Amino acid sequence: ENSTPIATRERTVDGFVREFLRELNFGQGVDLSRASVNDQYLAMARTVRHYLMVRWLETLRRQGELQAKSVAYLSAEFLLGRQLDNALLASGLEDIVEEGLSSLGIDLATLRDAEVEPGLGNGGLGRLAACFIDSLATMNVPCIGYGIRYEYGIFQQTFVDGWQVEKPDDWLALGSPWEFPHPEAAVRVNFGGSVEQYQADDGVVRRRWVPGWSVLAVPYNYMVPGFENGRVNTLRLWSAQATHAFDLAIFNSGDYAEAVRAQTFAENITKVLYPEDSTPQGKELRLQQQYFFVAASLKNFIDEVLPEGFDLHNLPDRINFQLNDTHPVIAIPELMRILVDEKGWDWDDAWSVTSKCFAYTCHTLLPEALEVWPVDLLGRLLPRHLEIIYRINDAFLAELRQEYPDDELRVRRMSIIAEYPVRAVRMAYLATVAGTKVNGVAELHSQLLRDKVLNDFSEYYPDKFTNVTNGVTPRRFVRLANPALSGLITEAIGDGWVTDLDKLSGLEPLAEDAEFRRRFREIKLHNKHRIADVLATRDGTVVNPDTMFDVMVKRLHEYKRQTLKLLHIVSLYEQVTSGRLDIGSVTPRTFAFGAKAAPGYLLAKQIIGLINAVGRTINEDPALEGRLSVVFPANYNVTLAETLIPAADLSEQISLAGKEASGTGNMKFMLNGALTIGTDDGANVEIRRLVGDEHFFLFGLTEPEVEQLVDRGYHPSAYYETNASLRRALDLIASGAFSNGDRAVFEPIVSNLLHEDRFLALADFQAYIDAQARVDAAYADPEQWTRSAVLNVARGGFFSSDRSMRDYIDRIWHTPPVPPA
Ligand code: 26Q
Repeated sequence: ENSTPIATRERTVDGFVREFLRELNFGQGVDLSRASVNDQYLAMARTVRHYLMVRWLETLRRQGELQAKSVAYLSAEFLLGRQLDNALLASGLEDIVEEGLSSLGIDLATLRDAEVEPGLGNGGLGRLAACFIDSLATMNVPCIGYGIRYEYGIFQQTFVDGWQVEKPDDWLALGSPWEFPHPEAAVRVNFGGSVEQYQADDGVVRRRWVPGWSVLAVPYNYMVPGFENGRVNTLRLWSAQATHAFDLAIFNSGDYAEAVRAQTFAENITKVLYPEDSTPQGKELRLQQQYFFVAASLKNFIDEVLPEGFDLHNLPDRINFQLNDTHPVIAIPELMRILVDEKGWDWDDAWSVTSKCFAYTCHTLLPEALEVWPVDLLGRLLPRHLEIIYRINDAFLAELRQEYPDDELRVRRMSIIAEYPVRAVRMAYLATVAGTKVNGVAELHSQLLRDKVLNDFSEYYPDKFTNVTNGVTPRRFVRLANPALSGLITEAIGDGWVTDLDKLSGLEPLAEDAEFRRRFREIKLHNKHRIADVLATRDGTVVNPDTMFDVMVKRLHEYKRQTLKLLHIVSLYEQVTSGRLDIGSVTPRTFAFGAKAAPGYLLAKQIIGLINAVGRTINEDPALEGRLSVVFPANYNVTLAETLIPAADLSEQISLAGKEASGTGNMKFMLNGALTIGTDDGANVEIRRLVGDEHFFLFGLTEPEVEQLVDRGYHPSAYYETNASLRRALDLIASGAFSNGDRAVFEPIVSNLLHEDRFLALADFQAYIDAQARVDAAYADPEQWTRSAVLNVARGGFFSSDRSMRDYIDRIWHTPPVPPA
């Protein structure tokens, strides 16, 4: 057929070498002898991309033909991580490429390391989106990811004297070989202005938006290759560009500089990722980002993805818009606006379609993290959308008054519009009213959503609420991140586990196999050496692979309780240096931290300062004989996670019960053979249930106990008064021992813990210390420890994001996989 493109690239070493050199010469314009590592990397990336291209075009063609039901995953963040390795794995080119490059005297590892990861997300939520689109592609489910192409991703973290200093993440500077810009397909996105009444052709009086300004949204397409299945889905990220239309007048008036300024204003919209991942500030630019990508995505889907002449009454049969948290929720009034204002539909028809197209995933339990937009701001930026939201709310409140005629208090509680402290739109409520389903991200979290955060709604809409426990992609976080373990697993049970992670259960009997355990330990040690090499090269840091690797990596947040971990470390140090504990009896440990703090979150930044200060003191103190050390590599990101997690013995998941929605790092550790020390929180609950109590170090208050304690009045100072080792640890920090005697430096942390301690670190201190003693005892028996580690892997199959996707499909989307042609 005519439209069938270009021949498949020859999948041989020679074929690859030819393609690679061609890219180097004709794409980069250099010959091999003069090519920089970056030239080679870019040529390499483009070569691999070419191998995937036929499959991509074929996937798109088939989708156009079949018009199967799709998922549109709307997310303000996609934390993709490096692309090269994943593309090589998915396309099955690893061996050919390795051999081809080495025949040219090039080391594949060097090229891998030249890639700057696209950090277009903050943490868990953004990485989850990346795992999900990987799984959907691998499972042959039609999906488009829609998001934002930030020019600057999550900031680069540096430490200056141990304090976090942020640098812009200029990830595009050296080229961006994985994206396909389509400026010709740009769509206009409007903002501001007013709403007017007018008489339509049919004589009906209608309302319409008269925007005040607009920008262009330029799509950049990324390949999302499935694992060895020939499918390549699409991720479409939008970039803002000035339209020129409005500044022409200024231009003509002769104010050239002003005209150019207007452009940079428009282009600010996708300039930078907001680095806060909770307690969002109601920043206008953030709302602009949200509407910008959502409006462009809906328009793109309706005008370009759907076939010409598609009857939008059938939209719910063709698409599920999955809302990744409330960030894209403005899509709901946008679809209403399109149907009512642009297509001229009746309100009720439009609502009937709109209320079948969206589903909402909630990722938090912290009340302060729930997004609300003040109506004055929203009305200024999106006046017609505000009207539509009011009308949705009016209808909803009328419905509620029918159901609860004598309970006006409840009706007001459930209003989409909050009246206090300012009149504002509660985006989670809007999503719940309009969505077909609302899901939490782990069993406990979904239960708490039903029982607390959205309790009124779960009573009113009992069938809307469901759970889908998060998962992680085994391709990136086991197969690629841990090649040694992957080899051992494949040797034992074959390679089917990569796409069917439940097969890991086949490893269970091998927990009893001494030779298998020996090799498992050998691999863990190898992975420790691997991270030690990376840290030595990166930072000049020395870590001892012959120690227990105790790892806590995640965003810095009070509720995650990095300070609790720190109190454990300081307490050990205090006991040793005061002579109450013999260093010879202490299990040698390397404590590893990785954490970025939101730049405006001052207490979090102080905690980073304290971790580094404690680390410096401990690492330099000869009294510890090198048996305890702290490493805190700056700029923890997906790339670093991929070498750090496989080296871990102990996974720290110590959030206050009821605060961590799920966690996904916990799953990555489990699948790489670390044991968890953790609270009864988020997905830890499910991890422990699956692996069994004997192989998990549980500690701390449960969620109901937390609630009780807080209701009765929590007094952290009482724990300080009554627990001597806690007191000594806190006193040591307060004394200036880690700040050259300056007591003022860490005073805010100490006094926060003593007088506020919102997340009950002091209440859980002793339980945590006791659990760490159990860890030491278990670690002292390497055979038993390894048994547990093997069982963690064998029982971790549930945490594949493939399983999460099956759950979304069964419970929410009802989108059958589309088998390859
Ligand atoms: C919102 C408005 C304005 C500015 C920023 C934000 C914003 C950005 C990112 C709010 C929240 C986030 C990210 C939240 C997040 O990552 N949550 C985590 O999601 C994971 C995946 O479900 C869970 O495993 C974690 O428990 C949860 O904390």
